[in-house]
Amino acid sequence: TRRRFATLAASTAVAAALPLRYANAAEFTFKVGTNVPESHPLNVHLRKASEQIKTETNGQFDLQLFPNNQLGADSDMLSQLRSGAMECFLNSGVNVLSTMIPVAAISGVGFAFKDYPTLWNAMDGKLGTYLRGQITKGGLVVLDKIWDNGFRQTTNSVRPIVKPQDFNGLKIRVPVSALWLSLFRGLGATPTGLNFAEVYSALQTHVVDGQENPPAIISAAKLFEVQKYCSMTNHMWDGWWFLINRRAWSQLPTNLQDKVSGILNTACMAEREEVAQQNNALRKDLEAKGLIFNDVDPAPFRTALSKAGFYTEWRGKFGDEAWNLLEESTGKLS
Ligand code: X2X
Repeated sequence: TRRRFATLAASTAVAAALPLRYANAAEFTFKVGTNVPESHPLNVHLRKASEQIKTETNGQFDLQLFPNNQLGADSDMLSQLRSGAMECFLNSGVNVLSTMIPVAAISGVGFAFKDYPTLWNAMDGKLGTYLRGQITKGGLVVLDKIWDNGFRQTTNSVRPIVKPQDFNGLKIRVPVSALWLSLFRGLGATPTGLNFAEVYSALQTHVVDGQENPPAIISAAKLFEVQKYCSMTNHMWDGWWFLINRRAWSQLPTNLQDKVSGILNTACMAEREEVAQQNNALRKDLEAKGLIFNDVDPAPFRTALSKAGFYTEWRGKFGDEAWNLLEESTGKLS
């Protein structure tokens, strides 16, 4: 929200006499919402960036963080972002954003990225540029760097997932997303689309048997309290785009846009490091909390997906241009 300059001269004179660091209310206040708990590195680094922005803009820009679905679940936050009720929202292109921009889900194709170098090469390279172009065409502003969520693992309360058949009959929560549902149907599970805000209680009440997320989320959201097994399926990678309401962003002078986006993109690089580190290191910690881990050979899972027609179906849906960009990084998938 923009404040008028009418009282600028007067308030500057007053501010000079005050001991407070930022005597003037911010000229721009943007709300930013996320779907994971406060302690997750996504929020830790957004909070740091928000402090840095306040300092470096002398209090002109105030980025207020609302973690853990405080402003609503993902579906609500996306509506609020579009209406301008909130200015910023971090969402995966594979999550509810894909209901608005279907091709954004392409980064979630099963078993596409074998490691981080392959992944960042795509998302910081041509594929990412293409996807941001599509998101921009859809009417949103999106920052250059995508924030890391991580490679996803499968937890459940029934049995370890060792081979594809172990998915049979298992009720797995996935985000509200056609690609995610298709992926888990292809693997033989019975997926249900739910916002992350509902996951803990859905697991606790056995509405679903399991869910899939990286260790950093399993830990931050305490999913180990309501799950028994964690199988290292590495079935896909996921991250969050920093999305901004276009009207709100266009109110900022260009130099302020550059300052804010620069600080956020730099914070994103630090977040990526910490997420990767946590996703590696947390296994021991989660084992100590009672979660039983097993490693998984991805080959038969990928074959099951192929046989189910997953790659052919999604190549057709995303179109050759996007698919070829994906395969430029990953190698042949379909
Ligand atoms: O909803 C999820 O599972 C989460 C938090 O990983 C995403 O945002 C995709």
